[in-house]
Amino acid sequence: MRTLAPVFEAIERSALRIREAITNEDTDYAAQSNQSGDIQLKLDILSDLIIAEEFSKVPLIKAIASEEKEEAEELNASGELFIAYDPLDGSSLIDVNLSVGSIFGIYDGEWSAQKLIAAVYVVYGPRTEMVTAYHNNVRHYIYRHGRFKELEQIRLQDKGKLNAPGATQQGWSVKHKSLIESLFSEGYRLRYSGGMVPDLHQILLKGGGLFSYPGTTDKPGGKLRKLFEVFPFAFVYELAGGIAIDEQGTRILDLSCNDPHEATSCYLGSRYEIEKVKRDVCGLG
Ligand code: FDP
Ligand code: ZN
Repeated sequence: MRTLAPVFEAIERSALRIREAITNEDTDYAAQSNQSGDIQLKLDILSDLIIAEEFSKVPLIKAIASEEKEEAEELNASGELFIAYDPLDGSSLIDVNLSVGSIFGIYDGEWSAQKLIAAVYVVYGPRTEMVTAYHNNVRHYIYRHGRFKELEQIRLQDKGKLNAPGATQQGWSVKHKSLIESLFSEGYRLRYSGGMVPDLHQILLKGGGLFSYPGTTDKPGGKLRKLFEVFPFAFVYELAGGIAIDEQGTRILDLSCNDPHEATSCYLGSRYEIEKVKRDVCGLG
């Protein structure tokens, strides 16, 4: 079986360099925006460069696609893996010192959800943590005393207590609004920082709940990007025992992707909450 160890090691090296940059660099804006129209911070660009440099040392990697770059880029003609990454997700939260993260989707020879073989994310918070989803295991690591130390594996319960609803309520559909209200009336707690990495990480570690980012009036197809953000987290959630669907009720990992920057609506969570989404939002079951 092929080992992804050199890829995971490159991600660890990148994570430590990005953590260093977050600590030491300022939060100035760069004079440009990325493909999705987000204004880039100098730190977004620096994090992107760090990851591209570390991945260029791994011959197994054929191509990379970054949220911060318009087009995918070939690294090694003889490589096999395609890696899509969001170098610094939630970077607009850095100036208020909230947690941010890096997200990686590792695809086998094609930019397609059906070819996703592993996903990794790193959380830069008060502590630096990494989660890898590969070979049926969701492994959780914490950076401590100079190395990533493995903790217990992550497993979602069937029903959680947290509700993380993205986007502004003004843009929500009536069905989505009533879903969110119904969860609150069942006693769910609001836990939403505005960074998908810490928000999804919190739900995973606290046993379950729902993270949602629906299609809205201004972004009917959703905001979060398939290749760099939603597919990798859908992979993590499924391996942890959860479910990930879009607002039509289609399994996220069955969706197609025709452009590296394509977005989708998404609902990720434990079983109970996603069954509710299927009934209340998608009109299924
Ligand atoms: P950001 O724009 O700060 O990069 O990547 C998109 C993202 O953050 C996610 O991390 C986050 O979940 C979402 O946008 C937050 O968007 P809203 O403020 O619209 O809820
Ligand atoms: Zn992002």
